[in-house]
Amino acid sequence: MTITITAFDRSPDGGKGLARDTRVRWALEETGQPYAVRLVSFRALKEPAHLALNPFGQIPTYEEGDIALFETGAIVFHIAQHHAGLLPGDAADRARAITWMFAALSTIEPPILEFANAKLLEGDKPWTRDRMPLVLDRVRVRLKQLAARLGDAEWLDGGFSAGDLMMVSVLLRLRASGVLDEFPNLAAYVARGEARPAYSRAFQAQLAVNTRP
Ligand SMILES: N[C@@H](CCC(=O)N[C@@H](CS)C(=O)NCC(=O)O)C(=O)O
Repeated sequence: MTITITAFDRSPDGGKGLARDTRVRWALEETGQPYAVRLVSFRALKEPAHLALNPFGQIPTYEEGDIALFETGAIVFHIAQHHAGLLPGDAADRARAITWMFAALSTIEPPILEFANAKLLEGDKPWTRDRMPLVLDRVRVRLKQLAARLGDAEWLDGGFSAGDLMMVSVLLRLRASGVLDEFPNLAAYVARGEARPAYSRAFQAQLAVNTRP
């Protein structure tokens, strides 16, 4: 059954891999699943055909036979559940890997998004200068806790899992700010994720879309 995902026809990041289709591409690459991509313009995201797939008018979506999904957490979880490579077989190990997926999306990503939005969308507002240190502190609190848990380990809980895929994807958004480098073990962790051949294939695929003439 063909898997089709959606992605921006031009990502605002110009191909830095921050658009969330990259996570889904990465999961598909890790599990060896071929996929097709339907590119969508910003306007088309808000039209009925796309809203039927994602009520919030966002990418990525995932279609496979009669299944249509949105939300990267749900999509990556679906892929990981149905194909080997992203979740351990043992039930307890599996539950912990899933916990890290949720931690990435609901504990680590929100302050990082708040920081990104404060910079990109509110950078010109008069109150941003006062607010930014608070926003950054909230990011640092979480990174410090995450760095303490990771320690010298290669991955968050044993072997590489969907939890690491999601955590690395979320942390990558911080790369340009330099904040990640304040936590060398997290920076090295992210670099290990990026060094995975499956990540590289996913990154190159989205880059090709976003740098085409
Ligand atoms: N929680 C959603 C967020 C999806 C999301 O923010 N998608 C962005 C691209 S990375 C988007 O489509 N933005 C366009 C818009 O919101 O209009 C997920 O994880 O899938």
